[in-house]
Amino acid sequence: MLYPISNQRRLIIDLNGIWSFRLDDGSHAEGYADTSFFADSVLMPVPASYNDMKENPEYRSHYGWAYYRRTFTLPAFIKGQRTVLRFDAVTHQAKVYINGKLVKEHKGGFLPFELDITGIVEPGTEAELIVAVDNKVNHSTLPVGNEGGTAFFGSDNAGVPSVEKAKLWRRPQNLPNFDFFNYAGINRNVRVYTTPPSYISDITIVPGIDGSDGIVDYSIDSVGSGDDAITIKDRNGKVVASGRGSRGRLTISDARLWWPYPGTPYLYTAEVSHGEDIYTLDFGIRTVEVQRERFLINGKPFYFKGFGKHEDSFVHGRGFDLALDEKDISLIHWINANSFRTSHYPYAEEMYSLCDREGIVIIDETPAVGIGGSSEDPYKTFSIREHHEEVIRDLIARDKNHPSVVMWSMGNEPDTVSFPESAYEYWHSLYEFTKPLDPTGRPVTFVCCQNDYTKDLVTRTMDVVCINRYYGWYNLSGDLDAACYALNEELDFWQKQGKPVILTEYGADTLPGYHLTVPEMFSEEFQVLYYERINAEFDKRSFMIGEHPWNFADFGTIQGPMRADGNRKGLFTRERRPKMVAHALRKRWKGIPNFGYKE
Ligand code: E8X
Repeated sequence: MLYPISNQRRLIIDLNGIWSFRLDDGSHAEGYADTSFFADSVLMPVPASYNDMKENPEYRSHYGWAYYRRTFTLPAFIKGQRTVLRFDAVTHQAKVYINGKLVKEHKGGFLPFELDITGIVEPGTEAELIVAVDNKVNHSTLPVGNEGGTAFFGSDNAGVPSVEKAKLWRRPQNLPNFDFFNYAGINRNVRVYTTPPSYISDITIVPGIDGSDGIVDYSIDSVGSGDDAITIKDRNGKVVASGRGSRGRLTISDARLWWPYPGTPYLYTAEVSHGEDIYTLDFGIRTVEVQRERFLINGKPFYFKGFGKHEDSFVHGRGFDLALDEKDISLIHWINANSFRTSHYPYAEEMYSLCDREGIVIIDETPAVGIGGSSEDPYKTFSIREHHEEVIRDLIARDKNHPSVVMWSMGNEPDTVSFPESAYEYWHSLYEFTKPLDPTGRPVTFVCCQNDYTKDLVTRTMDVVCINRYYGWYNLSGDLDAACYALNEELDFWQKQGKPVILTEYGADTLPGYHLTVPEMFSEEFQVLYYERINAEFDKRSFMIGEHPWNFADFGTIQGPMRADGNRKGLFTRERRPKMVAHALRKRWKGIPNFGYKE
């Protein structure tokens, strides 16, 4: 799916701004609202999550539908053009009404969807747009919520009203089976864009390297008649290759490759035309390959230095914030990191484009988090498979041309040991489904929760083994000697698997300003010592090809006995201030090159 652009043939009309808003109060059919419903509404910014926007507890505890409304008028001069209404993300489900008519439904809170409104909205005439947004998470959504059970930290102790009974005297609540606040709303940009009647519907670029030359296998998908052509320009605007037809192979002599920062993330621009339509797309010439225990970028063994992140900040919630994204990239450079995982859902498209330009490597993850935590087999009782495949298909369709994306993560911390055969069947078949969807053949993985790795039949079959391990925190708490012992026992197991391994999560909740002479949990000194000790152990293992502390920054969660103002495992505070450990890791990572660290 192409990102909207303005150019000599295409126009963008911005629908961001202040909309009218109301939480559902049960007075309407669920998911339906009409103009009258907004007689008593409040003002709400788009894009943003609605949860932190008002001083009313209902906004954070809301369960179910919320409604947004605005009017807009397309300029009369665009008559004859194709017009498309695009939502970059509405979390988690959306129903779109134009002039009182339901025109689109979409499930999934982190990927774009669009609808052709040519003929539905008359240029020059005002239109009413109502968007119903459902924040419910349950056993049929990704991320997963616990229906009738308990939240991530909840516990139905005897005497505490169970969720079922609680429903008798209060609105039901979301019970997220994941450790991040369930921010909801129109979280990313809303725009109308135009194209000529015959238009380019998709472009696929498959880069390759042949000696000193760059290879570009391209395909142009289009609707309507018109000749296809492609011109490739270098960063100085010089034409370096061109071709005619909807498919073909181009060669760029003495190509400049895309390298992770501090290498040069060189980008070319493809100018594609179909009849009158024109679309320009930046891309990079780089290859990605797993060879035994190595992860190769442009044929060189890459070492991942970075973190799991979140799209999370005070006020915006999970709402798109370009300034914060660029600030985070500045801090990624400052700390001498080179990569991050989009834990635990696809991030805004703009972040991937920034990473293409800034040379930051991305592990791109679906919102499949929370698959487990149930006494029953989730692979038999959760109705998520069809949606999971849809999300993977849409994720790859959206992000396939980004040089910064080097691997797909099908999900985070599913239960793979309570029902090992069922887990193997689900995830191995999903791996087989995913691999062919990416024309450039990127590696595919999923991220494994701390578990009994000897019972886990599926993690070891992934292209790269990605494990979250909290020895010294959630278990052997505070005892770093025991933690290192247990970690080495497990690394002995992975040593035999012949796969590259990334420690995709490890960390310690840390309260900034809490200092001790003798490091103990939650102190800044303990967080520094924790990483020193754990890093020293896997530095001894050549198959460990990456370290991603959890998390880049402190972030919001539901209330719980283990969350003091959210999850505090950040290297930075939620306001992006460095904890002591950020300085320590900056020093460590300055000494670790992007390539050849374990040679
Ligand atoms: C944590 C992280 C959580 O924030 C992340 O979304 C997924 C969790 C650790 C699970 N991984 O709690 O900080 C560790 C379970 C060990 C038994």
